[in-house]
Amino acid sequence: MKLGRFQNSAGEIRVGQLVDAFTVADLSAAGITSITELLEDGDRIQRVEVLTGVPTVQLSEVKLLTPVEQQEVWAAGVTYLRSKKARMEESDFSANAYDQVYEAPRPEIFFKSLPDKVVHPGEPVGIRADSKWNVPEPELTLVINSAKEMVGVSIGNDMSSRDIEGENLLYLPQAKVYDRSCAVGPWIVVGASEEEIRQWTIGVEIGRGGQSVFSGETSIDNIKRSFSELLDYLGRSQSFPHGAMLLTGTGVVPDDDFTLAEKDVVSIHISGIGTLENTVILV
Ligand code: DO4
Ligand code: MG
Repeated sequence: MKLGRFQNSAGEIRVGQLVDAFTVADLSAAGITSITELLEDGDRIQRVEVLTGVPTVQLSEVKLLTPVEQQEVWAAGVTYLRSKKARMEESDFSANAYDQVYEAPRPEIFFKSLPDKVVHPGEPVGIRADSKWNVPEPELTLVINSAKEMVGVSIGNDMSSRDIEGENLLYLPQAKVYDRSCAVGPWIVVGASEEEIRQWTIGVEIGRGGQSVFSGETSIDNIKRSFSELLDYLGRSQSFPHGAMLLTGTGVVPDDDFTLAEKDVVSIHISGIGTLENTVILV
C-alpha cells in the first residue's frame, strides 16, 4: 500500500492512496486527514482497505507533496561500502574516521532536516553557493511512528557538498544541512518487510539539458546494517512524539569529477516505491 499527500485543484492538502499509475484515492474524503495519525494506528492497513466509495483524482490534476508532516528527518551515513570508499578518497583528513565508523558497533547518524524544510517532489533541491562539489545522495528512508516501530519506507535525497564535508569532518552539518538540502517522497510504502525491501534496487539519474549526465544503481541489500540496528541507535535516549524519518545512507556516488549544476534534474528511483524527482537551484 502506497500512502502520500497531495494538494488538489482547490488548494487543499489531502492524504492519498496510490491506486494505479494515473490515479490517487482521496482518503481525506473518508476522514483520514493525517498520515502521522494513520501510522500511529496498529490497524492502519485494514483501516484503509475497508474503506468503500472513496473518491479518486487523476494524478495529473494534483500536486504531490512530501509525506513528511511533523516528523524530524535524520540520516545514517557510511552504511554502504561504496560510501565508505568515496569518503576516504575525498578526504585524507577524515579517512580514518570513515574507515572506523563503517566497522564500529555505533553507526553514524546525524540530524538532517526540520519537517517544514523538507522539499516536496517536483520542487527544487539546493546546491550551496559556497561549494564547488555537490551531489545528490539517493537513500531508502525508514519511517517510524511514536513507538519507534518501522511503519513504512519512502525515498530520500540527502543533498551533500562533498568539498565542505571533505575539508574537515567538523563541517559535516554545513555540508548536509542548509536550505533545500533534503527531499522526501512522494510515497510511503506500508506493509513491506525488511526481507522484501532488501530485494529492491535504488538508483539515480541526473539530467542536464535533456541529456543524462550520470546514472547509477545498487541493491538495497548492500546496506551493511539491519534496519532495526539503525533504528535502535536513532531511538536511543530520544523520543519522537510525531514519529521520524531516517535516511539510510547512499550506495550510489558519482565519479569524483562530477558535480551538480543549476537546472539539473535529479530522479531517484526505488523499485518497490517509485520515483522522487527534483530540479536543482543555487541557494
Ligand atoms: O559522513 C558523511 C556522510 C555519509 C552519508 O551521508 C552517506 O553515506 O550517505
Ligand atoms: Mg547520505
